[in-house]
Amino acid sequence: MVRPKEHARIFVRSQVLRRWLPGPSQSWRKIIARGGIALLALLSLRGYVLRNLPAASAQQTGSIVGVVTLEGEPPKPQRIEITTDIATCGSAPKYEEDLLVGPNHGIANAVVSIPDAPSAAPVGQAAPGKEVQMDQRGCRYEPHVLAFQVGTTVEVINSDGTLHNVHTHSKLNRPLNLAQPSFKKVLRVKLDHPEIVHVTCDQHNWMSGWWFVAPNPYYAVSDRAGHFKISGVPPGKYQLQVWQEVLGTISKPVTVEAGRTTSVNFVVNLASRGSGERE
Ligand SMILES: [Cu+2]
Repeated sequence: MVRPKEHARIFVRSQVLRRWLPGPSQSWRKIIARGGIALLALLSLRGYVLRNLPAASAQQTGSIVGVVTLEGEPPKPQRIEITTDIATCGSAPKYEEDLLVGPNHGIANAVVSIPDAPSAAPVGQAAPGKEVQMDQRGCRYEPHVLAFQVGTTVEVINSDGTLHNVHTHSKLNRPLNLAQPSFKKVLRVKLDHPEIVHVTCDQHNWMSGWWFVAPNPYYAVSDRAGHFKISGVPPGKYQLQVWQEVLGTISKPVTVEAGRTTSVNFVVNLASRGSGERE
């Protein structure tokens, strides 16, 4: 025998089923509409989950911080003699930028990277495709060293009212030798292979810059004090590499752990072109 309470429960259940299952009174159009609403709800839930993934991802990855310093006395910056386009290029004294040493012997413009890390960008990090800029201003390159992931487009800007010539020295990427008159404000170039590319100008022989085309998103350029930070690195054991145009390349092992920051310092010197201890 069915008790009144149980009877009521069965009645409610049958009413719910009648509303959602096809019955003689319901047309298929209604059913399809309800299915559509359910699908939309599922899709927005999926969107919400995906939008909130980067926060979780930060806990699944680690960071590397450190400083690149020069051992020994830093050399004095050499002044450049401006011989052409003096009105545009010679308004302020110019010095060589190949080895900039700041306070506490920190080295600027050293590129720290992890060539053997996975090439895919983690969730929440910029994938290749976003443009980066190198400006020609006062007949020098800004920045002096530009690092970016392979597949990225470089916008070479001419902010000077004079002719520059973008000359790249590369083996894996197609070498460029492009005149850029003052009216051609932007040249766009895509780099398809990881490589360190020297950039010079045939009009102004002192102009020198570098493109560091990284194979993955795990790189950083040291600041004026030599500091760097690489975030969002998948946990693992890697070789951490530092490159500087005068001092060359050295690397040392690093272990990255999820949710942790690993400290790695590089001490380099002009005599041995890189020797140092992990701290
Ligand atoms: Cu130039």
